[in-house]
Amino acid sequence: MNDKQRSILLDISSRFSPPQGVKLSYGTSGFRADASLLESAVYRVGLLAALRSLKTRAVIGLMITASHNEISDNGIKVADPSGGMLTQDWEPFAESLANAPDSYTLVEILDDFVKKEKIALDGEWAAEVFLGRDTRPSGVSLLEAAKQGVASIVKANAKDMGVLTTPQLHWMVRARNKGLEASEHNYFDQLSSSFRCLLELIPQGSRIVGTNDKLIVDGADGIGAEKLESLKGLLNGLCVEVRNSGNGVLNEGVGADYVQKEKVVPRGFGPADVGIRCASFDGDADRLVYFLVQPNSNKIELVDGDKIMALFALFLEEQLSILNKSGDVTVRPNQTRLGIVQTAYANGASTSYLKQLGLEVVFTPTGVKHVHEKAAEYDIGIYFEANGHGTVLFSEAYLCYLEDINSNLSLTSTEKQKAASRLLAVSKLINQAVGDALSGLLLVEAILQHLGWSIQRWNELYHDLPSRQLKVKVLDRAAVVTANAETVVVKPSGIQEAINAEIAKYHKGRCFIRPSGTEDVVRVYAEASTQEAADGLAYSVAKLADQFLGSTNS
Ligand code: G16
Repeated sequence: MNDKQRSILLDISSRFSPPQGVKLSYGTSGFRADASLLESAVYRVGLLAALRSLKTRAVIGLMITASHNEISDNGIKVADPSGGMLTQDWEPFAESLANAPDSYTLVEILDDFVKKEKIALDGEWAAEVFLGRDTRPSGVSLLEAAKQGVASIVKANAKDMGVLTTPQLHWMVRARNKGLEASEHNYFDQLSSSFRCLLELIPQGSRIVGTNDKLIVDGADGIGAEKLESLKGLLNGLCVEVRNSGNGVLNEGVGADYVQKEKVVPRGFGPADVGIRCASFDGDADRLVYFLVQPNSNKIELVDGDKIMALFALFLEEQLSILNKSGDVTVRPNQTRLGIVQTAYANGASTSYLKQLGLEVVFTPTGVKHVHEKAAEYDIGIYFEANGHGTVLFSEAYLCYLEDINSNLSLTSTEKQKAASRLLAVSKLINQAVGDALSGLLLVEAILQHLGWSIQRWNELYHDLPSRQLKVKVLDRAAVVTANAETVVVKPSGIQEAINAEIAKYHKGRCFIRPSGTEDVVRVYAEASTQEAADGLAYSVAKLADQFLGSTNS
């Protein structure tokens, strides 16, 4: 690092002192904490993004959001050149930057890393970082900190892409690195045209009619509501009403996380909505769940990420079976590798259902960074977390195969070409960079119309086992270390045996605990044959977490 670069870094970084006594960890998807603690971390992630861009010679994205967390929190996520999450190899570097006690230590850490990674700070290539933020008020000053971070690296430029959903920013990074246009207009255009294409390919006589045509979306009082309003104007064949568009408090009693965890109606919904198809986004619109308001109660029938996955799997399987029908000469052997990726939170009934369809189901730890990486190993990989994070990935080789079929005039069956066209349209509609509530919603809607299904019919695919999720505030959540895709606790010792003893008391009991990567809590998930039993198991294991880890209430 030359003297000019060093002095710029020392000067600007001294304006962003880290808060005393706070240790930040790079969690499930970046740094997340009360917004007042984050300015210096965001500045430093700006530095990291510039270096990552120099190293990869590609555009990197920085998204300022705390997604489903309460409005007083904020956070920062990094999008790698593919549009996916920051490579996990760089997470320790991110943590040491964020926790460096002063500017001199910070510059030392940077200098060592630049040497180790052989990053050319004054080469030909200039770094480019796309910045986005959600609607949180604290995002305005944090965005400035990120800009300053990028600007502290001499050969780096930041481009403010505006107030966006998280998946939009990831999409833009991916598009730009593929040499494509990457504006919001291009994003909307791709989504609306591929949606239209799927509707045009619907077999005649499938469309659902009547009240079921209407869809009501809870926008979590976040950015997704505004973007859906804009997208709506470009869509024919979909009747959408958007609620919770920003007049209430972000994520408070609204949104996908609330709906999925509490299983009650979000603010703004009520008895008049019984029987109507409803959906919820989270604060930055990277999660999607559907639900039905129950008559005479504030309860909902939840149609979660697992069921969205089941719907997608059914539709894709249908197209693959058309493609794989014998008779025509296809350009490739018909063994498509379709993979399903779930986490321990997947309801046991969903896993049984998918396996019974003959699908390959694999598990990873929680977090888009894990499920996405696994899904990318297949020709078509579908991942969904029960909380509504998910997408469908197509390998480049498989897309070429589909293009070949599509343009192969010697094929006797146009059905085959239609199936290939549908799969190609899905690959353009569904975000290839990350889970995206807007594109996921359009794919769900297109598939329901294709099958001629109501939400009630969809929900009947299988019946969830009763489950309960709880949060436990403990002294140090990092004391919990898990293994086997988070199904077993290896530290503190003895707790897993105690959990096993509780599980053994319940018919069809299943339970695990894990430290959250986005909130300062340990999460408990329990499943059993009745709701009472699932509740009992969750509460008794939460008590164990208290005993072994020390409650903050004691
Ligand atoms: C983030 C991740 C998700 C993960 C969720 C919960 O979601 O992107 O993959 O499922 O956190 O994580 P945890 O249980 O570790 O708190 P979001 O929507 O908050 O960005």
